[in-house]
Amino acid sequence: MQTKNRCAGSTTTAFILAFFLVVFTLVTVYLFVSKTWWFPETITPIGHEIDVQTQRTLWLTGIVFVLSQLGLAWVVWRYRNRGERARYSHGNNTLEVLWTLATALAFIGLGVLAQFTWAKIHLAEPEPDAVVIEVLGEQFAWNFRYPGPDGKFGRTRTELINSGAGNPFGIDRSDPAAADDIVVPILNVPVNRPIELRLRAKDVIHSFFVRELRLKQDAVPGLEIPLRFVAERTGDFELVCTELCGMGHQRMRAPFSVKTAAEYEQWLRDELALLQSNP
Ligand SMILES: [Cu+2]
Repeated sequence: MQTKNRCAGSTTTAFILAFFLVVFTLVTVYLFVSKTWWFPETITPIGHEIDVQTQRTLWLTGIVFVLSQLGLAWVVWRYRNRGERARYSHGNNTLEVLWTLATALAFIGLGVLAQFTWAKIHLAEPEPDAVVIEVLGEQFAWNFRYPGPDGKFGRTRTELINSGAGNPFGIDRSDPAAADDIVVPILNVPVNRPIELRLRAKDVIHSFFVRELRLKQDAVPGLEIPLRFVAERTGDFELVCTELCGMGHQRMRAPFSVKTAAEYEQWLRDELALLQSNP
């Protein structure tokens, strides 16, 4: 009588747990397949490659996830307490070697495939006609410097750095090349042109991240790190700091716009006029 009761108890528990696992798996698969919470559309060619790699990874890990969860549900149900004497398994070396090898192959394979895209981003040769923009992260703001019509960044001096006075880069305006350097708190770039950002940090490590570019790169004090991309679509986006950099970290964001060539040139002229009207 007692055995029978224990049996019934185990059946209910096993059913609930197995049922939960199946529902949980189906809901998870649905959320991914329907793209309920998904990345915003990318605006760079390299972004498409990164998305392909992400999809590839998700397919592989997704299949493993579904098989293992359903397998778990089956085991929970199959080996519920049926009042029988328990039997023990002592493992299966062949199976263990096989799934360890399969996992290693999958991870190394994905890693090798991802290297090609990674190399395109980080080992790319600088484009001679790239639009070069300096990016300086500081607690808790982003600053951008454009070289102005002469195409040259002017001299900077550490002792001139004064964010409160609008000179976070420490630009020495007495240098003729520095006279037309434009410093702004927003990042504007022209569409379909190679862009080269030069990332720096003034105080602590910050991190440059724009979702639509699929680029995330630390800005490190003492280093100048290039970040290259081509935006193939105009629009307004947002740059955020993704390195916890202090109490105001969540405020550290800046508007990022991709403009048509004409809009971009006009914006540069407007900024230059503003600079020259109150130097
Ligand atoms: Cu930051």
